[in-house]
Amino acid sequence: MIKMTTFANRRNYLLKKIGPLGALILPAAPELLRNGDAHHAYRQHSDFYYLTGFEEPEAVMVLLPKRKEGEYVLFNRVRDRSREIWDGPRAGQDGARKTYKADQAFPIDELNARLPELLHGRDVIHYTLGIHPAFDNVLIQALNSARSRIRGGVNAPTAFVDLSSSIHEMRLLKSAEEIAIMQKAIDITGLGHVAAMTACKPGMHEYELEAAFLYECQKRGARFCAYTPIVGAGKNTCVLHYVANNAPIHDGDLILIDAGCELNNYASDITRTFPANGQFSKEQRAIYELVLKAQLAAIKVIKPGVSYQKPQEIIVKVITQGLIDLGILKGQRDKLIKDKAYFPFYMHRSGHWLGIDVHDVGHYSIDEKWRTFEPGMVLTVEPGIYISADIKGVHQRWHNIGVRIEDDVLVTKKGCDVLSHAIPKSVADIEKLMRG
Ligand SMILES: [Mn+2]
Repeated sequence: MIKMTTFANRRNYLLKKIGPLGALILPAAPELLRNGDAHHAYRQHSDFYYLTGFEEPEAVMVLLPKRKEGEYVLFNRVRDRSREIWDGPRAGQDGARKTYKADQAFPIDELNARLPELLHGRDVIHYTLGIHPAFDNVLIQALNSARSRIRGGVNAPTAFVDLSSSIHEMRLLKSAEEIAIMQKAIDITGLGHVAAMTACKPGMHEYELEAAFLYECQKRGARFCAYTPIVGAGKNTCVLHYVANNAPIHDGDLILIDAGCELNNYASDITRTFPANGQFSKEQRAIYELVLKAQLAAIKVIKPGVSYQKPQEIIVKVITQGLIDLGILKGQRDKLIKDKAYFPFYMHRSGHWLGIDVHDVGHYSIDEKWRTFEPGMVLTVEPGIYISADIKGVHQRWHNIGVRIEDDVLVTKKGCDVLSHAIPKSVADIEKLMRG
């Protein structure tokens, strides 16, 4: 769990950053209906969680530097005995102050009445428009109300600044406390992948492997996945975001599982590919070894100062050369790379930032140039080759072989650590594990 003092430190950093006349406003995620009157499981907005640690819906955080009644104001739900019988306890305003360290807390129903006054004398509102349209309206009304009192000698804000990039650049660099949680999430996810591999037998359905994965995560307290698990067998390994997970598994199929649990709101994101019957065929093995070679070469170059684009360049090179060596592509390597001949087989990027969101926040380029790695960044490295049967000119012995290998990597001072290194990955380790 992230300590309450950590959330306070993050707020204090922003309070300084936005300047003495700024106001920073962030609403909690709204609850979402799934169907009828049944809700999706509630998940707090990632930025809101990052700055408050508060996980109830119907809340708004307001940061007001140098305000003498207090700089951190939280609007949240009131305690309500009749609602708490149904939904469980609420922090209420006392809890907001005592547990969550708000300087002042008010009932969420008082937001419209109190917000204009909180904006008096402030010059810039730090808020991201367009994400939460209902709240955009609340804020614009508060702004109009503040403007109407200008004749009384109080100034109203004159500018909006998108606050996402300042919060997102903070979130991009992970502290030791965050890395420890992510490591735990990754370790649990690893047990889930191992459980799915050892459970797998031809004749099962994809959802049985999904269930084996979920059981390992949930029984260790990681109740939710960071994203919907992808469990594909045979031709489904070639569908990048396959989530139907309901097809039968045949002898001779490859299985691709891309799944990661979420722990204390931090994501893990791991992909493993393995043979349904425990033994790679000659063709499956050739493609697998090639993807693994590309992944290991890409991981090897990750260190501070290296361009974010470098792993992708290496993957494209290794995969293109490998496809030539296997006779799947024909021609000269650099020409094939220039013509993007690899694209029907490898059509995505090398990975993404990882953190509170699975595709975590933070810019990938700055001033139109790829940014360079810095210690504390966590990213995935996930090359793949997908030989769908409808790619023309490929011998059918390669058909329906989809392989992706994905690990979670922390940039360190001198290089990088593969946080998921313990999860079986070599052909020998996977075959050994599946022999039991
Ligand atoms: Mn990923």
